[in-house]
Amino acid sequence: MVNSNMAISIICTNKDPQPFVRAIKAIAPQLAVRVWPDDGDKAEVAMALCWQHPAGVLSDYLNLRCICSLGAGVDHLFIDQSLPANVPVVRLVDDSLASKMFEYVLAAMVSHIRQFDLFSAQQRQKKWQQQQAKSFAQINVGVMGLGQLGGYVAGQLANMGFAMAGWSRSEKSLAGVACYYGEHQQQAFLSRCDVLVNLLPLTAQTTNLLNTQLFSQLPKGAYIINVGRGGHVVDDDLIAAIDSSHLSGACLDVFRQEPLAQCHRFWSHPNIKVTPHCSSLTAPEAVAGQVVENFRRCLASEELMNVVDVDRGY
Ligand code: NDP
Ligand code: OXD
Repeated sequence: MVNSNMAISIICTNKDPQPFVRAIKAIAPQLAVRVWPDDGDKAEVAMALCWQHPAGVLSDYLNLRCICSLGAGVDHLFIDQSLPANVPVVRLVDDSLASKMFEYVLAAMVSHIRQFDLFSAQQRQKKWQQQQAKSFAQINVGVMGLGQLGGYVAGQLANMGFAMAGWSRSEKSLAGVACYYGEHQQQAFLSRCDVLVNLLPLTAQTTNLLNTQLFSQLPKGAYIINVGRGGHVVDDDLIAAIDSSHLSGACLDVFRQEPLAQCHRFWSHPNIKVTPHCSSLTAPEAVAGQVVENFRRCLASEELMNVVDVDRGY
C-alpha cells in the first residue's frame, strides 16, 4: 500500500526526537512526521527513523519500506533479532559528522602528546617543570576502519603531518596513509601504532577486538582513542593493560552500556578520559535532506542512498 498519507515515524530511545521532527518539517512541511509510540495508524508508516528502538516494535509496521538509523552506526538495529528481513536498512552519512570526528580525535591526540594532564597536575602543585614534546611527524598513528569517518580522519591527520597508517577489511589506497587490510596484516599494522584510533563498526567480527591480545601487539606506551563502539573494547583488558603500563592511557567516547554506569572504573581511572558519546553528534539540520530524499525514493520505489549491507553488518 502506498498513498499520500504515508508517514515517517521516529522510533527512538535515549535521543530526543523533536529536533529531527523540526528539521524535517523545516524542509518538507507537508510531510507527516510522527513520533513513536503515539504514531497513529502504523499501516501508514513507510519509513522508520530508529535509534535504539525497543526490539520487536518494527514488526507492527506492515507497510514499512525503509529502516533508517538515526546515526552513522547501525549495530543498534541489528541487535533486534526480529528486525523485518526484507526492508532495506539505510544510515546517515554526512560530511559534518566526519569533520567533527576528526576534530575530536585531533584534540584527544594533541592533549595526549602535549601531556596536558601532566601539566594540569603540575599546575595544581605549582610545580614548574618543562617536558620535551615530540613533533606530529614523530607520532605513528593508526586508524582502524577506513570508511566514511575513519578514511576522512586518517587523511586529515596525514595532512597535519602525523605518520599515518590505517586498517580496513578490504584493500585500500589513501594519500599519505600506509594502508593495511585483513587479519593477515593486522599485526604489522598494530606494531607501528603509538596512537590507535578505533573507528570500526560493531559487527560479529569486530566485537571484543580491542582485548589483551591486540593490546600486546601495540608498542609499549601506546595510547587508545575509542570513538567506534564500546563493544569493541574488553573493559577489564584495557584497564589491565594501562595498569601494567603497557598502554599509557585511553580516551573513550563510547561504552558497552550508555550512559556509563556510575560504578564503572573508567570514570575515576587517572589515565582514562571519558566523554559521553559526543565525539560527533548528528546535527538534525545536516541530515534532514537525506531523510526526506530517501523517503521520496522509497515511496517511488527508487534506489535508496546510504544503504547498509545487512549481511556484512555495516
Ligand atoms: P563505514 O561503514 O563507512 O566504514 C567502516 C570501516 O570499517 C570500513 O573501512 C571497513 O572496511 C572497516 N571494517 C569493517 N569491518 C572490518 C573488519 N572486520 N576488519 C577490518 N576492517 C573492517 O563506517 P563509518 O566510518 O561511517 O563509521 C564507523 C563507526 O563509527 C560507526 O559504525 C559507529 O560505530 C562509529 N561512530 C561513532 C560516533 C561517535 O559519536 N562516537 C559517531 C558516528 C559513528 P572496508 O572499507 O574494507 O569495508
Ligand atoms: C553513531 C552516531 O553512530 O552518533 O554513534 O551517529
